Amino acid sequence: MIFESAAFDGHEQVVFASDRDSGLRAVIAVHDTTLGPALGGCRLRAYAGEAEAVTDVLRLARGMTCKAALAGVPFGGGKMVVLAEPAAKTPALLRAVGRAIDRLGGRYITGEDVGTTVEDMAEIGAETRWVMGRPESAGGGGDPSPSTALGCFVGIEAAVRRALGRNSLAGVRVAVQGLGAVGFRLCRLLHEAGAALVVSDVDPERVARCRDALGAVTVEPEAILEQEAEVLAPCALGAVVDGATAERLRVRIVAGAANNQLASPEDGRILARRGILYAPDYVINAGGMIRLSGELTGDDAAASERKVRAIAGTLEQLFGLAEAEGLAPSDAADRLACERISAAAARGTRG
Ligand code: NAI
Ligand code: K
Repeated sequence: MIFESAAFDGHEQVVFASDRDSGLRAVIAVHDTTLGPALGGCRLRAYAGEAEAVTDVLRLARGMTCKAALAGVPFGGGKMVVLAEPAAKTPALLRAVGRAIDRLGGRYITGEDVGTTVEDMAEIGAETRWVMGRPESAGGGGDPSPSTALGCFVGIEAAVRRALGRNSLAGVRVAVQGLGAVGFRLCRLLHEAGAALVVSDVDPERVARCRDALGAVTVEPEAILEQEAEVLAPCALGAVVDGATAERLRVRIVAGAANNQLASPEDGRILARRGILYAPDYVINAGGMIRLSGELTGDDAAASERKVRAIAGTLEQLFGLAEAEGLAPSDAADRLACERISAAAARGTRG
């Protein structure tokens, strides 16, 4: 395998793990531990091969470093990928995942991700204590979605203050794409704050629930990105903002929970040029990670809620930096994350 050297830049440690009996094949990337142990979920997917898996894990681990740095939690970034068909996810395989993690001695801490569940975290947790997000019944923090939704809500409030100069969401029109664990809860918070909702989901039952419970206007999935609204909150898929939609969106703000909302960094710059304020996804959707990492730092519910609400202040700081430096907020986020890590590293070498 040959990788671009750039892919490795900054990665402290990348480990291949295998287990003959269970058939485990996995890669763990520890990107940066300047701020603390590397936090990041365990993704299970039928990758085309090792090269694809390594590329994915390096990219995702790097993203986690930025996410943790801007969430203000004492953790760095890492990630694990397991090369397996979903059907091959047996208890034995998960136990082997746990042992592989345990061998890193706490430098990497795992959690749920695409292809894994909170129940899987309990299984992994039988072999290592370096796991977060186990079910409440197993002593974990349970479902992170309510915290993710709260973070998005306070993030939307911050963006509305910044872009529209309004201190209330009363009457603000918000288009929400995706009414799942995060999207529906976000809709409830928005509704309670007086926002006018226009929503879509590919699941008609979820759409009906939002209409009946919250009085939301409903539109077909294809139509949600065409809505004229103050805010678009993507809470379903990634790459919602691409070369085509970035030029067409009829909103003032894009702020929602979905991961990787920008198809490319350039799309963030297009939004900025069009005067659309973008709340960087990994900043506004960090609530769940903040809540789960509280399991490790011993935060109670009130402490973790305070930290989730602080997402608003971080976004304000980012919006200010973006304006002062003439950057898109997505670029400002990456810069601020690097600055926080460099500052901590400088303190470390002095102290
Ligand atoms: P979910 O799976 O519970 O909800 C996603 C919803 O989107 C489902 O109702 C699905 O039917 C709908 N959907 C799928 N395709 C759609 C389309 N084309 N148009 C409209 N709706 C569509 O997932 P969850 O947990 O609510 O997460 C939503 C997003 O937020 C995901 O991108 C996830 O990666 C991200 N996220 C979630 C966190 C959490 O705490 N759950 C934390 C950070 C990010
Ligand atoms: K999952």
